[in-house]
Amino acid sequence: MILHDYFRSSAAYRVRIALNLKGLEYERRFVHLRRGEQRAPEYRKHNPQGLVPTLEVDGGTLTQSLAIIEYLDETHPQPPLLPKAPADRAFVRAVALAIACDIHPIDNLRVLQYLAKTLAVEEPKRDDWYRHWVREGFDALEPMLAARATGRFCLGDTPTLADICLVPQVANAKRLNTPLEPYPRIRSIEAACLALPAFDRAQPQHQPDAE
Ligand SMILES: N[C@@H](CCC(=O)N[C@@H](CS)C(=O)NCC(=O)O)C(=O)O
Repeated sequence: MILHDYFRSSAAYRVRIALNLKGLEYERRFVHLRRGEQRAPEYRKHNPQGLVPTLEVDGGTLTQSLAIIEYLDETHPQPPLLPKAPADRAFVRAVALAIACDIHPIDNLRVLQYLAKTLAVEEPKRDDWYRHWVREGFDALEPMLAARATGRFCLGDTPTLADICLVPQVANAKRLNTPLEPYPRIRSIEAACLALPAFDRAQPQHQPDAE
């Protein structure tokens, strides 16, 4: 397996966690997002969207972190990343999608670069934009997670796709100095996850391309 990766990419961070939880070995190809390597024609042959992550596996190429993680879960079922009961699966997916569809894309690098370069929005206002959308998302996630607080993780005592999405989003929130005091449940889930080697080893600062 080859993961096209960038240390600070939260979508790639999700896949790194899933690969670690499954105990899978993989090679890396680093795509330097700040230098725009994701838009190079050579990389777009792997991922026409010009985004990381991309996973080369079983002779094919997979894109979209959630699709990649579900593929890994289907091909390597242990430990499962989704619970068994349909209502629990829906909850886990709802948390994952609230992050992956409703927070992350609005704060993505290309959006921030468009604000900077095309709309001439200055850095303090871009940072406000970033924190605003994280707050909107976390304000909703906190009560959602608190209402189902039956264990250390988003659902119970086993990490799932929801935790895999939450931890990288919290890392991004911290990088932009988003106040996290209003989110005790999110903070305790993050701490529980980072106590696991699979999450810890996937952290941006532990990656070989970290700057
Ligand atoms: N929905 C996609 C999002 C992928 C994505 O946006 N990746 C970011 C890094 S976290 C990226 O490559 N950004 C490059 C850019 O914005 O130019 C997924 O989950 O894989």
